[in-house]
Amino acid sequence: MAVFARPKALTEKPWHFCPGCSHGIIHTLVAEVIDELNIRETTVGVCPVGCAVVSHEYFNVDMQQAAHGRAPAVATGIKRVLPERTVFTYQGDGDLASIGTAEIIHAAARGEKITTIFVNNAIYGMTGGQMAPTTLLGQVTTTSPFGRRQDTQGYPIRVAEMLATLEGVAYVARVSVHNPKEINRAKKAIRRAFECQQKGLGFSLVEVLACCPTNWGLSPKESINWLVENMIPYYPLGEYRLPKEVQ
Ligand SMILES: Cc1ncc(C[n+]2csc(CCOP(=O)(O)OP(=O)(O)O)c2C)c(N)n1
Ligand code: SF4
Repeated sequence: MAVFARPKALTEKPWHFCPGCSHGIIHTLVAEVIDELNIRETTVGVCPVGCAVVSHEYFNVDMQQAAHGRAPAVATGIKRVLPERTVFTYQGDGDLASIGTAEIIHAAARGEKITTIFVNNAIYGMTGGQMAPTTLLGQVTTTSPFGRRQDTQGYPIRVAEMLATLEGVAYVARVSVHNPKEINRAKKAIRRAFECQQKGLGFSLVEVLACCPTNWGLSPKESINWLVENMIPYYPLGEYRLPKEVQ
């Protein structure tokens, strides 16, 4: 019995991601959910900037590239023109919580019937490890070489909790992919987010805690430990909005 098969919603192109990066796991979960919901022919994804910029080369569905942070606005346009399609954005924390803050908040507040996969690796990955809005206090990055300080750089933003306060939001969860149990939970959350969209309930978002070994300066194994010890206490896992229709 096959325990793993490549999802049809992924192309056969090998990842370009660094060893230990979580992007490949998250891509695979999204693709598995698309296969299970049998929506490969009717799904449109919107790529971010950042290390997932070429996700159009991996997802075997219609894809659109958006400028930095603008994926929710682009997805809004696609969904309104093609309401029968399932539309998702895939965005890093620099993309979504920094340059794209306005786009994500207003798309959520409008209750756009789109789904966002939000990859929180606490850093700008692609451009060399600058501080992101999600960088933890004390965390060393290239732009916070002595560790992030709250008095000069402010506090890290908890995106899931913040968006859960908005009326247009149907589903918000924070998950992690650091071990098989959490990967299964993450997949369930991604599936619920897509189901919310299919049922027309409003905006849905899954925040996924992720490792960036390259810019954290850690090995893949050390990165998993760092995520568990440092990220999860500040970014608690769980479902922050869960409509009864997808329970
Ligand atoms: C308008 C604009 N400004 C800046 C950039 C440069 N840029 C490309 S990727 C990136 C960081 C992305 O970081 P994040 O969203 O956290 O994704 P990751 O690489 O960590 O997956 C930046 C600043 C850009 N491409 N476009
Ligand atoms: S730089 Fe970080 S986020 Fe980008 S591919 Fe490498 S490990 Fe992943």
